[in-house]
Amino acid sequence: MTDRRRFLQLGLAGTAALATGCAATTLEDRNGTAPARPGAPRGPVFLSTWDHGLEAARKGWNVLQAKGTVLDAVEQGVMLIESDLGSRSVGLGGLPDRDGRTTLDACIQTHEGLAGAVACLEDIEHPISVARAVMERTPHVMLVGEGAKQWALDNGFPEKKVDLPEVRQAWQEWLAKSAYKPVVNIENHDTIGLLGVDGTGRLAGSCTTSGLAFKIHGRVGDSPIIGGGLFVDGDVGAACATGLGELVIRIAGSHTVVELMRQGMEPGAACKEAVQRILRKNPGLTEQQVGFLALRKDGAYGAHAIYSGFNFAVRTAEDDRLLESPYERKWG
Ligand code: SD4
Repeated sequence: MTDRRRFLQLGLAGTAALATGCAATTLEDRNGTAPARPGAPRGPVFLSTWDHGLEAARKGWNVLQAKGTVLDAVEQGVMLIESDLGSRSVGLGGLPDRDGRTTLDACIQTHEGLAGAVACLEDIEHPISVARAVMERTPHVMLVGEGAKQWALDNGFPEKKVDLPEVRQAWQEWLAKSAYKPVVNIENHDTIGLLGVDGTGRLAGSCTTSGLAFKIHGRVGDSPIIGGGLFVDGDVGAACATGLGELVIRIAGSHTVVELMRQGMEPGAACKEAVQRILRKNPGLTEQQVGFLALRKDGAYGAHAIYSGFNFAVRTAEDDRLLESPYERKWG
């Protein structure tokens, strides 16, 4: 797993300056938004959560360069991370629930608003591809649990059983105390969300995770919920979330961010308002992280988190790096 602490601080005249082509503009001083470059030709933009977002965003970029669609790009970008058995928060290497079972949540959405999702899926390497297949091959949006697995097997997705000693050990250590308190900090929240816009303004988004470690079996977070962990509206833009899913679901987080952009808010300001709404509704909240990413269809993008430490990757024609999200509270 990559080390999230190696993220690059977004300094003055940092990435947003590159994104805007003018000096001394940052996500911070633009209220968390890197605007599209006025008058510049629109190029593709990919945004993705956390360190592993770098690899995912690059892959998305490369898929697009190879003439794939933006939907292919957001699917294949996160597939890379799903296949990484070193990831303890995405894919089959993810930490298990309290019963020792690793259960996966994922969703995908198109420019047109079509959507597919799976939740509580076990023993399948690529939940994001099952989500896409649900969207493309069924009249439904979401399949869950045993039904999702059976459908995946029936539709050509192979079963893959993974038993990693490190994961078993982590579970055993957790069992010793069996403390059921979601501890959400900057080190254990690694859902991957990937948002993309191609050079013509077409959007797509994906989100995939093993969810909260040691959750109650059957618990589903925000990540496979359209409007929660991900929302795409081709008229406006896209958003995704990471962090404690319950907090995100309760405000329909990603949908909220997109709707705020529809009303004219800049992407970073929309993310900030969603974060502040969570804080207003949860006045006692402490040590629980949520971060949002937003991408407008013109390529402007932004981010905001409750706590410091949420970073994300951006891949554009000029840029390929990790940025630190603006936040409400300093961690630690
Ligand atoms: C969830 N949003 O299941 C996810 C958690 C997360 O890495 O971000 N995990 O609530």
